[in-house]
Amino acid sequence: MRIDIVTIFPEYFGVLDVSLLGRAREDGILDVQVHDLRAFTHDRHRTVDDKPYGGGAGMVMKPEPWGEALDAILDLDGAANASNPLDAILDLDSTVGPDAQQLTRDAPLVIFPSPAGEVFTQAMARELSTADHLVFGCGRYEGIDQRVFEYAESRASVRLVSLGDYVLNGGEVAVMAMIEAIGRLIPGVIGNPESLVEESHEDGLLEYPSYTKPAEWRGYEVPPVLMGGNHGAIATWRRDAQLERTRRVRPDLLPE
Ligand code: JCH
Repeated sequence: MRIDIVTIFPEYFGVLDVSLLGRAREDGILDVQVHDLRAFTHDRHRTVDDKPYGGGAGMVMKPEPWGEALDAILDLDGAANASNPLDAILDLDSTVGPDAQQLTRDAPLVIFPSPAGEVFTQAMARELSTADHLVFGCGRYEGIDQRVFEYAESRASVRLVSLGDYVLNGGEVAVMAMIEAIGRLIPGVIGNPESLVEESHEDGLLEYPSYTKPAEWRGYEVPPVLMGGNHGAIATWRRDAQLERTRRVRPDLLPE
């Protein structure tokens, strides 16, 4: 998967190199490129914002740098899809197997974090983990000139996505969270695929409580059923714990 990120704070994403995703990047499973929006300005002050038409507090991101950034990123996609005369000679498109080169890409998906977007969920993370090209546009100030979304829609699929019903100062934290949620669902990013289907939200319920040694710690004990080796009884206890916890904390997740 290729991920492009456009931001005025490229250094914010440096932590991706040392996170869970660092190895996937080294192994070539994930190709993450961070782009400084100010590189697409042309004035001495590298201006990315201006006053809102109609008045009001704060500043709005100017459309021109966004247009140039999206063009640069999406034109690369076009180049990957353009027919290459060498393909015929090398017969690369008929190469099937683990070493097959992917020369064509699915249409890219451009995602703008926004408090006005659809809410990001595990189901959305699962869906996005199958994409081959995601472009994240990180707004700041009071947001991005509306025409940027319309232009992006003329060139790609576009989604406005909210991390939740609270207001952040910009899209960067939301993008970091989404990349972590999406990245760990890509095969090869974490080692144990079984741990992915069992965990919280994949079955629509909260997770069950976990315990490890020692069996007694500061007077607190591990539920005896977990130490008894009766796998049927353990599965039943865990499902009951999930249901009880979900009913208590997140009743909205349960069917009527
Ligand atoms: C963002 C802002 C006041 C936006 C600028 C770009 C996403 N779930 C979620 N919460 N907040 C965001 C988010 C995403 C992108 C940007 N801001 C700050 C401040 C606004 O309305 C008046 C809108 C916030």
